[in-house]
Amino acid sequence: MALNWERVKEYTDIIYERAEGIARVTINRPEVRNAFRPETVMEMIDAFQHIRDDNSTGVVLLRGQGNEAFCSGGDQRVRGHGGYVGGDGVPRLNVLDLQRLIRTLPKPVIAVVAGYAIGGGHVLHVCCDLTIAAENAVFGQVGPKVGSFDGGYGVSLLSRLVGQKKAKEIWFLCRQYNAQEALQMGLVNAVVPLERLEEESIRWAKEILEKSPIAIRFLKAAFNADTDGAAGLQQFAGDATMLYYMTDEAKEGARAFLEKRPPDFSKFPRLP
Ligand code: S0N
Repeated sequence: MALNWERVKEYTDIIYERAEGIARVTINRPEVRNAFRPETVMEMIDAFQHIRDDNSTGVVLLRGQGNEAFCSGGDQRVRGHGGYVGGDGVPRLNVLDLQRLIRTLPKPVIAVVAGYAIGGGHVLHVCCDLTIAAENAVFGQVGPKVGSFDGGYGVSLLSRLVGQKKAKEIWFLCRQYNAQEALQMGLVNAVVPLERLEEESIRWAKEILEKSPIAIRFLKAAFNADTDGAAGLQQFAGDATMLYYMTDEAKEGARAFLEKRPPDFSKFPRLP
């Protein structure tokens, strides 16, 4: 099931394409196992913001270039004093912004993992809504081994997925887990042969695309509200407001204001 992918925008570190309602974002730095530098993350943020506003896209596939890695986390070669240093000389931890954007995107994001999902790359797949893994996928955190840690989604979401004991094991021991082990612990949704990875992720995306976009949007926000506290509730409430704006009842309020008259909400039902 190969799609005719159309390039949406040109970038240096990533590839952003779309076809048949599916957007595909590829981290394109295979020479460093798709590690991200600040510019990589800026480009991904730009692409995801475009995807959010693009009415033609309903599902996103996030993957790494090649079969060796999904993403190996922050680019250790540019790690400086207080963050990863980009061309402008500023140290940043901007992958946190990307994590939030993936969470708040009102469309499902599927991590398509071939090879390593390690460190900050592992946290990225954890932040995605679903993960399809190839049989060669390898998962793990390396922070305590290489002098970093992600105590945000890297801990809270991971614990939700695999439980606290397992999440602590993953962080404290920095072991690597194969695709079957990841499936067993609820870290991924499916494991397929490498050659079927693309086809299977498109199949999952298409199945989602057949469903009601607003139902999917609310469900994603509801899952986030459960874990993201006030920020998650804000997202969910924003979606509810969006829906309310589509009602005659809300429109009556705005119309009355513009027509300088009291609003008449009497005809709108107070449902049980
Ligand atoms: C991924 C691993 C296991 C792959 O091993 P393999 O297949 O044996 O390949 P290698 O020979 O090791 O690697 C091939 C080439 O790629 C380079 N490379 C690999 N990973 C990186 C990387 N992360 N940065 C830079 N270069 C990388 C290798 O050096 C090699 O290059 P050559 O051929 O030139 O020698 C293995 O490679 C591995 O373990 N990689 C390192 C993983 C790592 O340390 N990742 C960073 C972990 N830290 C984070 O991700 C930061 C977390 C984070 O982002 C964050 C968290 C919270 C708050 C903020 C932040 C933030 O920093 O923004």
